[in-house]
This record gives sequence, structure tokens and C-alpha cells, in this order.
Amino acid sequence: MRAWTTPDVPSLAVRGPEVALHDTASGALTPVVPQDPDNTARLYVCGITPYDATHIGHAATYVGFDLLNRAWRNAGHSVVYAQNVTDVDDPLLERADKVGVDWVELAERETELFREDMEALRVLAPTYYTGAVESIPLVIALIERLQAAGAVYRVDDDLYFSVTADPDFGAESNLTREQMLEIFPNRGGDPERAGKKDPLDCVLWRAERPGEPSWPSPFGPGRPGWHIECAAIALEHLGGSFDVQGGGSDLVFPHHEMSAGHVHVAGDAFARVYAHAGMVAYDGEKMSKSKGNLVFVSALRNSEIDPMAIRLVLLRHHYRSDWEWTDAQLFDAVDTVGQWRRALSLGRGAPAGPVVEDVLEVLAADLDAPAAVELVQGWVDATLGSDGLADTSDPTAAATIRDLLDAALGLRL
Ligand code: 5CA
Ligand code: ZN
Repeated sequence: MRAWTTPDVPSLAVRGPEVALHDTASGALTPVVPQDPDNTARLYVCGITPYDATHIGHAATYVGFDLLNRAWRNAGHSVVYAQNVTDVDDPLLERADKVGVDWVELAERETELFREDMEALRVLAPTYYTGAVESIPLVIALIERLQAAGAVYRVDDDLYFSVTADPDFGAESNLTREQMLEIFPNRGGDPERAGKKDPLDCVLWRAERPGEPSWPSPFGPGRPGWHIECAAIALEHLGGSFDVQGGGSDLVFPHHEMSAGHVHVAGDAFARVYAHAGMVAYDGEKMSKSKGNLVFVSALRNSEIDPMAIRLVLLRHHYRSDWEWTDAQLFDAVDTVGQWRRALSLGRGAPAGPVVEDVLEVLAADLDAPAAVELVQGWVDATLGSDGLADTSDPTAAATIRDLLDAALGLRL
């Protein structure tokens, strides 16, 4: 499907360092230097299930991985970025049913709103933006590879994946079996289903149910399971051993573990690094569509909030930390954006060169945006002379810092 319009990004005169990311699988800060001979980094980030508007939690995750995309580019790489849209799944069908709209219409409407939100937040668009529905042939082909590997069995008319077929199962999340069993039912799993070989086995193909959409397949009419969807889309656009699989930390298990398992059993390697964004809370709980404690990006935009202030709130939290949204942070960011614009409007300012190098360096080291924001604030303070001693010694400072903010942090001021 169509992605959103990507913002143009200034290229910087200074090249940033190679990027290192915290890898969930190894628990270590890991260099993510593309192995492709053509110097291209390959990124997959799990996309939305479009049954409701984009909330600040989604936005935080996509802005987090946008920093990775930008850090790679600033280090001199090109980036191939794939993202899915889970445009058919239980929550979407349930919501469509509940509000009495056609599920296709609901998915299209919410996906369009997501595109507008991403554009407003200046998130670079993926190279491939791919829906589950349009990927059904890919899913079928991958299930057939799993069948050939002997990792698929039937429960009634549904197809299941045997987790024991992957000797590396568990290597991505590093969870114990007990922990997996506890999490699984809360994240779409069905450990209690009779007829399964292992309670952790997951659905690959869900046979048609009355009133649900279905597509023909060699296994009978039905629709794709969730984990095989991302496995198939990632493999199609990025190939095996791509650089980074990303998403929120709620996807560590089972989603990313299962997708990796599918691909291993099919005979390929999945991601080299698994990176996860922290969860944003609101009113004391994880912001989630199912709980309804939501702050929508579109609602903030509709109340004339500058999207750059929204983005600054997100940048002030490290992508891996869990944090809670408050309106006070937004109001503070609105003030800061105003102050930064004032500093930039002077043209001259404190020396910009060291700020550029330091910002690129902290971002390359596990995307430390809060440190980058502090460095920019230091330049703003020096330029405006909060101590009464304004420094305007660098005649090109404002232009340099403006480009840096735009290219590295996605803030166009
Ligand atoms: N369609 C699947 C992924 S294939 C899905 O999880 N969709 S979602 O709409 O529920 O979430 C979209 C992205 O936002 C995922 O990467 C998810 O991990 C992330 N996310 C969801 N809730 C939050 C939150 N409260 N804070 C941060 N990130 C979140
Ligand atoms: Zn996914």
C-alpha cells in the first residue's frame, strides 16, 4: 500500500559515527553496521493494527526508530525500511463489528490518519509499506516452506506452528518457559486450546469462521496468523539476516520470537539485532487501545498543538525507557520550541561545530535523544545568553544547528 510522504532531509557536512543499538537478544550494545556490499542498512519495524487513531505510545515507537533511520543516513548509509499494517486481525474485526462499520473502511480510515500523523511528526516514510491482506500470497508461500520443514500441524481446520521445530526458540526474548506461558495468553496466544502439541504453538493460518473475512489457500479458506505476517513481509522486502527488527517492548514475546522462529525453520536467518522501544503510559497504565487510556496525536494536532512540540516531548525520553505522558511535558515543550526558534532566528550564535559532532555521537550510541536535546539546549542558552553573556561568534551557527535539528532529530524549526 501507499506509504506517507517522506519529508526532505538536509544532508550534513559532517558524517556521524557508526550506530550501536541495545540488542534485546544479546542484552548488549551492538554495532549495527550494514553488512550489505552496497552499504545499505535494512530495517523492519512492526506497524499499526489500524482499528483506532495513532496514540502517543505508537508515535514514540516510530519516532524512536526514525532516529535510527536518520543516524544510519548521517553515518553515510542508505536505508531500506519496511513496515507492515496489520489490516486484518481479531481486534480490528471486533472493533468494526462493535461500531458497525465495514472492517476494510475502518482499516483504511485509521491507516490514513496514521499517515497524516507520521507526516506531521516528520517521520521518514518506509520504503515498503505493506498490508497483511496484500501479503497473503507471501504468507501462503512461507507456510508451505514450514510445512516442507515438518513444522506445521492442524487443529481442526487451523494451522499451527510447532515451536519445538526451532532449536533457537527463546533466543530473542531470553524468557523462561514459565514466563512465556504467563505472557502468551495476554498477547494473542491460546495456550489452552485443545489439540495443540505445545501450549506455546501459534496460529499460522486461521480457517474461515462465520462472519469473518477469508481468502482461498491450499489449506482451505482463512486468513494469516499475526507472526507469519511480519515474517513474510520482512523476508520479502529485506531478505534474511537484515539489520534490525524493531517495535515496542510489548512485541518481544511472542511476536518477534515467533516471527524469528518461523524464518529460522524456513531455513533463513531473521534479524541480526532486535531493538525495542519502551512503553508509554497514561493515567498510570500502559497506553493501549484495549484499555482506552489514550492521547491521540491527531487530537493534539486538531487542537493546534505544534507537532514539533509533540516530537520534542518524545525526544526527551530515551527510546528504551518506559515513561508516562503528562500535559505538563507538552506545555513545557511548546515553550522550548519557541525559545529554540528565537535562538535560531538570530542567525549568529555560539559555535555550532562541536554541537553537531556531539549530537551525532550521542545519537549513534543507542539513540540517546535526551542527551542530544540537552546539547542543543546548551547551544541555545549560550546563544541567547541566559547568563547575560550571549555568544554570537559563529556567523553560520543558526543555519548549521537548524540543519542538524532537522537531519538528526527530525525537528524542523
Ligand atoms: N500490528 C502490530 C504489530 S505487527 C501491533 O502491535 N500494532 S499496534 O497498533 O498495537 O502497535 C503499533 C506499534 O506501537 C507496535 O510497535 C507496538 O509495540 C507499539 N506500541 C503500542 N502501544 C505502545 C505504547 N503504549 N507505548 C509505546 N509503543 C507502543
Ligand atoms: Zn509485527
